[in-house]
Amino acid sequence: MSGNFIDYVKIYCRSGKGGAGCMHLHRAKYLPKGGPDGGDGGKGGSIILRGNRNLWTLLHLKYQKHIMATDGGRGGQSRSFGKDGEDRIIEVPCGTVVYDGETGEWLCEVKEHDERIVLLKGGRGGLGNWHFRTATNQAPRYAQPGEPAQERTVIMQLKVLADVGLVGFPNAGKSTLLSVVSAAKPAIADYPFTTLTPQLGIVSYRDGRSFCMADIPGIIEGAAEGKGLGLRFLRHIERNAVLLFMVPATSEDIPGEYAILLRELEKYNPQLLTKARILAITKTDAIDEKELKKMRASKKMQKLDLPIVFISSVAGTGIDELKDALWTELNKEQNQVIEISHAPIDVTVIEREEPEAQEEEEPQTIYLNEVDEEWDLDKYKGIGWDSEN
Ligand SMILES: Nc1nc2c(ncn2[C@@H]2O[C@H](COP(=O)(O)OP(=O)(O)OP(=O)(O)O)[C@@H](O)[C@H]2O)c(=O)[nH]1
Ligand SMILES: [Mg+2]
Repeated sequence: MSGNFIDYVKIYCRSGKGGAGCMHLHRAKYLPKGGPDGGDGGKGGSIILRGNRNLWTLLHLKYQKHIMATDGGRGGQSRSFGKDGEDRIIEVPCGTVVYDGETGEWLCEVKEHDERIVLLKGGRGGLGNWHFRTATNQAPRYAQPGEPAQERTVIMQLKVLADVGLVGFPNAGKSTLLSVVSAAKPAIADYPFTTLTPQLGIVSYRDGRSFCMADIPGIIEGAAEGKGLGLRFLRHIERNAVLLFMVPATSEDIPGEYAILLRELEKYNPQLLTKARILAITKTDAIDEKELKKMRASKKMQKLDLPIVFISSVAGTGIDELKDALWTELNKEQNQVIEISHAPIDVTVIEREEPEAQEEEEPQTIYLNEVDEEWDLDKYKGIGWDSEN
């Protein structure tokens, strides 16, 4: 199961270069000086990302190390155009964020179904010499080269879209809650790190309304430094409107545990702390009534400045109250997630789940990355290149 959830891939992408324009002078019997008739080169293919709501992981891209669009064809004589290169469309799940593979800089994000983003544009085709005929130069012996291709290694990360994210130490009862409020069937067990990959569940609420909940692996103190499963799963709650913190009633120090969780979140992305939070005290069936009452009344708990709900997934208590609290927070205007900023990623940290695959040979052709914004025609005049036509 866990092997099928891929939320990180690194791919080398290259668009197609534009085809060269043709330099050709028309000649025919009795028409020795027919004039220039070199056609334009074709456009290079682009690399395009397209959101697809039917995809849930980046698994289909796991073994794709290179994605390249084809080059545009050369222009021909008799003003014939070169063939356009073919685009390559990369289908990705909604919520895919793309970073530069070398610098870690954020590039773009595909949020919606069918949304298209041109990652690398194909080069424009060069103009044939027919375009350059003038009164004073009736037989131009030059044509434009095609624009070069663009290349880039990109890292794609999936950040799943859910309304509520569950945050807690291992064994806090996160997966158990998800299994009780939704149809999801996450693995539940009495040992830490049962959950290794994020799980989503749809929670049905009253009157046919529903919201989406994401269960992520447990977090421990020092996760930001890589302890446990680290913090990389937190990216799946970056987009949640509400974070549900979960601490078992049996914990020695509930406020302390909550503080550790907050600290780890902050280390990952301080923006996470701007989200609405609710604290669920779980496993209330495991302590007796008196203790529970004491806990509810305790000053330490009241000092925590957030809504607290006491639940037991096993006994089914407090679940409706929890759903009400979540629904209320979800519908507050200020909790709508409109835009989140994606911190650049540290590309020197090799992702645990993606041991660097055997580096394949880089393709031989290297193209310049810079593309002339303005066609400077003068630059190409008189070069006489492309004269083999
Ligand atoms: N008594 C009691 N036990 C519970 C309750 N909820 C969960 N548990 C138990 O707590 C243990 C851990 O539950 P999980 O739901 O797997 O915990 P988790 O937070 O998902 O743990 P990780 O996936 O490891 O992070 C299991 O043995 C559950 O049966 C509850 O409400 N009451
Ligand atoms: Mg779990």
